[in-house]
Amino acid sequence: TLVATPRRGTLIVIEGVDRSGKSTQAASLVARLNALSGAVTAVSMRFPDRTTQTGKLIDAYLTQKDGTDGDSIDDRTIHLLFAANRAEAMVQLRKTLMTGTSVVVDRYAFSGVAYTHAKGAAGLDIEWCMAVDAGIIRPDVVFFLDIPTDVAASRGEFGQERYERQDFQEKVRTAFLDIADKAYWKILDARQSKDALGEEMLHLAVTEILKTENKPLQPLWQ
Ligand code: FDM
Ligand code: MG
Repeated sequence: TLVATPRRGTLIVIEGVDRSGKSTQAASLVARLNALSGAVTAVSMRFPDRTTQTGKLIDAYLTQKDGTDGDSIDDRTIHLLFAANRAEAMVQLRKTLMTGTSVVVDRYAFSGVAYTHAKGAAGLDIEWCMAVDAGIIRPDVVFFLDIPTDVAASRGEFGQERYERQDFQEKVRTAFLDIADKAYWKILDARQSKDALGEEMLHLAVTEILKTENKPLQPLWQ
């Protein structure tokens, strides 16, 4: 007898500069998807995952807000740690997707490239930044919550963590838009109300979930 293979879940990534609303929208999208009548289940995930061994090193780096890099981790090394923090999550992510659960991820390799490249230092060209994440699971869709960095800055005080300065965020936004792949990125206006944006994302996510059926997982940037 034939056993129906459950269709796989959809990998949805939310990206954007700090204060663009990613975490709020990620939580809201998971709740909205699970509330739909029908067979959709969704869980959330976030990078960096600060709970693992690599995550603890990353957390210590990020919470040094002075940004002087004095006794801190070297730029290429921290980039590799962020990539390692994703790589170590792939077995679990694949398993979750293959059992039919969709995963909404708050930041992914695109943040990795954008934040490192925005430092503008030698040896941090886009190609090098992308290379270390090549081969991880490619998202089915990326929602880029686009917002002018002055609007983002006005939403809350920057300065709690490394990178939270408007001039740097502007470079991050530019880097994101440079690597945006039209094939699977949706650039959304993050200035709209929480609810309007949430509705738009739900609609796009459902469309994507329906399209994902029978599509194999693909490697990113390969
Ligand atoms: N960040 C995040 C990176 O620099 N590289 C990465 O690969 C990722 C996933 O870490 F400033 C930066 C972006 C942000 C910081 O993110 C922590 P959250 O979402 O604020 O926790
Ligand atoms: Mg932050």
